[in-house]
This record gives sequence, structure tokens and C-alpha cells, in this order.
Amino acid sequence: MCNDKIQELKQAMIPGEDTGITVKRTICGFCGEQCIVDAYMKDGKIIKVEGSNDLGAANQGTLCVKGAALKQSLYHPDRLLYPMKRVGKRGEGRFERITWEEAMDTIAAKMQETKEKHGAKHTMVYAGHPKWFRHQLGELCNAYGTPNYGSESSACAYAVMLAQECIFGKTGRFTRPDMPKVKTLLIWGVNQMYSRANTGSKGYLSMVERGVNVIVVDSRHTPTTDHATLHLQPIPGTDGALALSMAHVILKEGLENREYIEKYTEGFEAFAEYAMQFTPERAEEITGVPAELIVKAARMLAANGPIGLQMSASPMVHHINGVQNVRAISALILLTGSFGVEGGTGGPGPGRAGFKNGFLSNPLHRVDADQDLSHKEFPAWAVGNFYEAQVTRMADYLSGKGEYPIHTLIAFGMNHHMWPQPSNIEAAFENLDFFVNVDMYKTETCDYADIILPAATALEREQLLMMGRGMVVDLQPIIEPMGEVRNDMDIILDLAGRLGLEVGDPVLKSYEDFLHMSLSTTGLSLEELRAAPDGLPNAAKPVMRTSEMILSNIKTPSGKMEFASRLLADCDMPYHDALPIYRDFREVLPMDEYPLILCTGCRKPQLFHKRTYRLPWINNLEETPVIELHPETAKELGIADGETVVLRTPIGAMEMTLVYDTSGLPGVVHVYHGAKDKDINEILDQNYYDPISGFPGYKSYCCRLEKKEG
Ligand SMILES: Nc1nc2c(c(=O)[nH]1)N[C@H]1C(S)=C(S)[C@@H](COP(=O)(O)OP(=O)(O)OC[C@H]3O[C@@H](n4cnc5c(=O)[nH]c(N)nc54)[C@H](O)[C@@H]3O)O[C@H]1N2
Ligand SMILES: Nc1nc2c(c(=O)[nH]1)N[C@H]1C(S)=C(S)[C@@H](COP(=O)(O)OP(=O)(O)OC[C@H]3O[C@@H](n4cnc5c(=O)[nH]c(N)nc54)[C@H](O)[C@@H]3O)O[C@H]1N2
Ligand code: SF4
Ligand SMILES: [Mo]
Repeated sequence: MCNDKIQELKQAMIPGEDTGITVKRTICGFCGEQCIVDAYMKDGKIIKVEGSNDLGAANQGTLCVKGAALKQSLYHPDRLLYPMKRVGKRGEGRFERITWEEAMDTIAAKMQETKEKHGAKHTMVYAGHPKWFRHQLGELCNAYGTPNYGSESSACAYAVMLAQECIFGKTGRFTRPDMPKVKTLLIWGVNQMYSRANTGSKGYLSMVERGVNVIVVDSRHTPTTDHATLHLQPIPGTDGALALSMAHVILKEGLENREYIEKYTEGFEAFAEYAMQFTPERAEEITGVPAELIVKAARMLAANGPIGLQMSASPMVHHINGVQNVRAISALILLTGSFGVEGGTGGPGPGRAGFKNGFLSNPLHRVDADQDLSHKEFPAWAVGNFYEAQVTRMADYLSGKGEYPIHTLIAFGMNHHMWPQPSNIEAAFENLDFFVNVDMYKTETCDYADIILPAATALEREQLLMMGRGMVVDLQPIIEPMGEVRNDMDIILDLAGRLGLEVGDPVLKSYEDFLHMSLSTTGLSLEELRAAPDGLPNAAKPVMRTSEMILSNIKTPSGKMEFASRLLADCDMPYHDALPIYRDFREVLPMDEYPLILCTGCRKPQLFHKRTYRLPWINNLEETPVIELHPETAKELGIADGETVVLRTPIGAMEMTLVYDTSGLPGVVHVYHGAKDKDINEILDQNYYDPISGFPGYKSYCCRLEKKEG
């Protein structure tokens, strides 16, 4: 390219009066990392994006590959820009444009009709991955009268919370390490270098730099394990046995913190007796982790306590024994006296600053919770009170195989492909009288709805952020809402109004009301924040929690931390053992016929469930999906790198390209989920789930690989 052309192109991106380019500050909004973005704007449109250094943003001027494609996702032709009603068959994708008035009137009338004809509980309300409006959506469900409010959290995070509530109590669920003070970090199945690509990875690397001892238990090699002091690599789904064996070593060598255990816990004797069955040699057989490494890790934990435990929201509970495995892992925190203490797990310090009625920030008690469809099958879930029903059996509930039928489904950001056997859910959609989905894109789920509503992206709505260092920021939208998109909260409040219902305390009438209400925990007003583009310090002082306060306020049934859970024992259901009993998933699978372990959905930097496949920049990075397999196993099966093979599970089969990959163990097949046409979830079994939490066994199922005929 000639120099003049290069100069011209450079000039085209330079802000200034002569180029007509301005830089506006916004947020990526694609995942939960809150990366701040500098958007280069011309004529009201984004022409490019860069990571920002403003606002003390943790992304420090960087963006991950998904954020870098922000312009492509914002202006994508799949964006849903107008309310539409279906004119073709369900799934066909034929819609015609309608007005907001017609759409909202129809939805309100249908909800009213279902309530009058059958009762409010026959309407199910669902939220996909987005969380920011969940509390208010729950309030709408309460006002309307349905307990059947469920979400994507039926497969993410809540099972970790349930497991940890059993052991540490209600205030100790989903523990975090005391990052500023921690000296030994136990990272169990988290790869934040991919899953929290900017802030999480930077936080992790700063720990490594500080010289923190890091033990990572991950069934694959990852950039996170690369920086670890010690990496244990168990076969997926066997972590319970590994944790019990580490407990065995600690107990056998008398390294446990007796004083702490006696003072703060119950059920220790029974746990210790059970753990003694898991010798390192036996655990090696189950988990594949060499016995000497188990001993080394256990000694390291015991000698370097307290331990900061970092757990992920999902991979540890994407197994049919997930809850019990997380309890076994969490028991190590009790043995080493690490819960509620400085430098440990769930330790002292300032309480979390949050906006009023944000996601999970305040309890939301569902009306008639004991009448939701999941109550009888998942009693621990009900006791744990996750403000939501467990909807893992979505296909059954929608097709009338639950205790009573669902007639109307109101969904915000629903992606039915996140569940095993999504085609069963597609068939079940046929049974619905009425189905609405609200999304930013016309997705495959939208194709089955009667009415689809266009949601605004984070760039098209004003929003409040709580930044690190206690700053609160008001971010203005940087583009005019495209087409007729509206933000989800507006839609929820509009619907409430048409149904004559009230949402919020004080009652919210508009999005602006919601912003005012959110700020009420911060001592700041919306007006002063709007006038301070760089944000203002949170005026509310965080509640300081001391170790004594935490340890004297354990919210379990016994008031002590429980090695043996009363919550589970009281459920009086099969598999709800008080002790974290290890059950091997391979015993219930036809491993003779399907000898390989199938682990699906381990995060990749560029993919985000089903959302990223539509983005050409991202889709061009690698063929998707691919089967990733250790060359040792592939060679045994006579499969070459790059060969197309048939992956068969007890449910079905799919052709895919196999690539050699040494990050996982031999014998374990890895595939990412959600790909159009070849979604691996299609051949996972919808009835293969944890009997306690209902979470699908996405990460330890079985399969075999067959060479393609001919
Ligand atoms: N790029 C990207 N980021 C994301 C997402 C995304 O789709 N893409 N999704 C977001 C969501 S919804 C979630 S829940 C989080 C999840 O975030 P992470 O927990 O980091 O997700 P994973 O990569 O699934 O799992 C972490 C590691 O656990 C290991 N692992 C899998 N199964 C097992 C097992 O049985 N035992 C052990 N010890 N290790 C195991 C995997 O090898 C992997 O390296 O990521 C969030 N961030
Ligand atoms: N095989 C396999 N399956 C899995 C997993 C796995 O590891 N393996 N992981 C599981 C986990 S942990 C999770 S969390 C789920 C993923 O949960 P999903 O709910 O499937 O997540 P997404 O596909 O990211 O988002 C769903 C939809 O929400 C829309 N959306 C995003 N933001 C907004 C918003 O603000 N408003 C509205 N109205 N819509 C919005 C998106 O466009 C998208 O269509 O998948 C689960 N499924
Ligand atoms: S990590 Fe990536 S996708 Fe997530 S907010 Fe940051 S740039 Fe966006
Ligand atoms: Mo998740």
C-alpha cells in the first residue's frame, strides 16, 4: 500500500474536528467482566473499539477477542430491532413486524388469560444468562403469582452455592479467597485466563507475581495451570475422591487444625472415618492423579494454611456427583481451619458493596415456592431457597410431564440449546399456548416463540457500575437505540403496568425509577452521578466483618459448620447423604460400549456459549466444533489429526473433525457446546443429572469414536 493511502487510513481513525471522530466511553457488556471500552464514533456510529484505561478499569486498556469484535456483534444483521409476531410454524423463523403496543397488549392479555383459566403457576417465567434484571423479574412473578420462575442458574453457580451452604451455612455460600492477604490459593477447576479473560486473569497473575503458593486442580493443562506451584490433573468428575484422599493424608498425618474443628464444626468424626477409606493409592486408581502428588498437595495445604479456595460457578458441578464433590473439596477448608479467617476463605473484611436489589443482593422470597414444579424432586434446592425454581427438566415441564402443565412461557434471553437434548425442548414448545422471548438477536430460540421483543445492548442504555476501589459510575448510552429496541427493565415494568401489578419497593414505574432505587444503597443521587462522568466514591461505608462475627454466625441448621450436612439428611431422599459420599459416575454409564469420557464446554477465550458463533471474526479463528483428544488415544484408535470421525453417545451420533490436543488426559474427549447444526448438547442425555442439584452431567458423560465409513 502506498504511503498516502496509509496516511489516509490512519487519519480516518484519528479523533478531531477535521476527521469528525470522537471517542466515547462505554462498556463491553458481553460477559460479566465489566471491561471499559473507548469507542471511536463517527456520524453516530462506532467505527472501532479499544480497551480503555479510564475509571481505574481492571481491563487496563485491553479487550479480549470477544470484546474486540464488539462492533461486529452490535451491528450484526441478526440483531432483533422490532417487536415481531410469528407467521410461520414454530421453528421456521417466519415473523412479521408489529407495534410495541400490540405486542405488549397481547402478552399481558395472554398472561391474564392463563391466570384466569388455569392459575398463575401455569405460566413459567425464565431468564437466560443475563442477570441485571433478574430481581425485578422475580418481583413481577411474585406480583403475578407464579412460583415457576427459573433461569440459566439451574445449570450454573447455584449448585456450588447449595453445596457450600450445606457446609459453611447460608452466609458462606459461594466462597471467595481473601485475595489481598492469601498466601496459599487452592484453585479448583477454574481457568480464569480464559473465562475471566481480562480482570480475572490480571488478578491471578498479580497473585503469582506476589509469590502466592498456587495449587490448581484442573483436568487439563491451561494457562492457569502453567503458573501454578502444583498442578493436579484428575479425570473429570472424580474430584470428590481426590479431595477425600487429601483429607485422608491430612488426618493420617495429624495435620488437621483440631482446635478450629472442635470449636466451629460438627460431624468431624464420621467424616474422618469415611475419608480414611480414600488412601492415596485408591484415589490414584479412581482419579488418575499419582498417589505421591496427592500426598504432596495435602501436606502443602496443611503446612501453608489458611487456604484461599477459589471455585468456579460451573465445571465442578457439571457432574452427576457435583454437589457431593464440592462438599468434599470444601471440607479441606474446615480441616485446615481456613473458613472465616484472614488470608483464608470467606474471610473478614468489608462486606460487598452492591446496588439495591441487584442480582442476589437481597433475598427474594417466591410466592407459593412449595408449589413450583421442581419442589418435590429437588428438596435441597427448595430449602436452600435460590429465589428460583430448578428448571433442568424444562423439556418435561413444557411438554406437560411435570406435576401440572405449563401453558405460557415468558422468557428473557432464553437459549434452549444450553440444555441437554434441546430438540426435546423444541418439541415441547409445541405444547405451549403462548411463548414470548426477549433477546438482542433473532436466535434459534426466538424462532419458536409467538412474539419476540428486541432488547437493548449495554451500549444502548444508561447504566450504573460499581467499579473496584469503591467508585460508582453512571455510563450514558453511546448510540441511539437501534430500531425500536428497549431495555429489559422497561419491558418488565411496562408489562407489570398493563397487568395492573406493582414491582419494586418503592414501586418502580420507569427505568429512571430503577436507577434511583439501585443507588439507594450508595448515598449518591442519580443527578450528581450524571454530572460526574468519572464517577463518585460510594458514600455508604461497607460493613466490616471480623473473623469473630463470621464464625459466631454460621447459618447452618446446627449453627456450626457441618462436615455432615443436616440440610441434606433432612431431605430424606436417595443420594442426599449427610457425608460427602463419593459416587463414581462411570458406575452408572455404559462404559463398556462407550469407553471414552466426554467433557463438554470447557471455556475457550473466543467462544461464549451460543452467542459467538454468529461473529465472522471469531468463527474464522478455528473450526467449530472440534473434538479435542490426546494423540495417545487417537493413535490407539487409528485416527489422524484433522480426520472427520463419528462421535457416538448412548443418545446419538455426530460427525466432527478431530484435532490432537495434549491439554487433556488420554481417554477424555473435549467438545465445546452450542455450535449451529452440531451442538454436542443434542447427544447428551437430559435425564443424566445430579439428583441433589439437578445440574446436567455436561462434563463427565461417555462416548466412543468411530472412523467414518467409506
Ligand atoms: N470465554 C468465555 N468465558 C466465559 C464463558 C464462556 O462461555 N466463554 N462462560 C461464563 C460462564 S457461564 C461460566 S459458568 C464460567 C466458567 O468458568 P470456568 O470455571 O473457568 O470454566 P471452564 O473452562 O468450563 O472450567 C475451568 C477448568 O476446569 C477444568 N475442568 C473441567 N471439568 C473438570 C473436572 O471435573 N475436574 C477438574 N478438576 N477440572 C475440571 C477444565 O479443564 C477447565 O480448564 O465462564 C464464564 N466465562
Ligand atoms: N454442554 C454444555 N452446556 C452448557 C455448559 C457447558 O459447559 N457445557 N455451560 C452451562 C452454563 S455454565 C451456562 S451459564 C449456560 C449458558 O446460559 P445461556 O443462557 O445459554 O447463555 P448465553 O447463550 O450466553 O445467553 C443466552 C441469551 O441471552 C441473550 N442476552 C444476553 N444479554 C441479554 C440481555 O441483557 N437481555 C436479554 N433479553 N437477552 C440477553 C443472548 O443474546 C443469548 O441469546 O450454558 C450451560 N450449558
Ligand atoms: S472479558 Fe472480553 S467479553 Fe468480557 S467484558 Fe471484557 S472484553 Fe468483553
Ligand atoms: Mo455459567
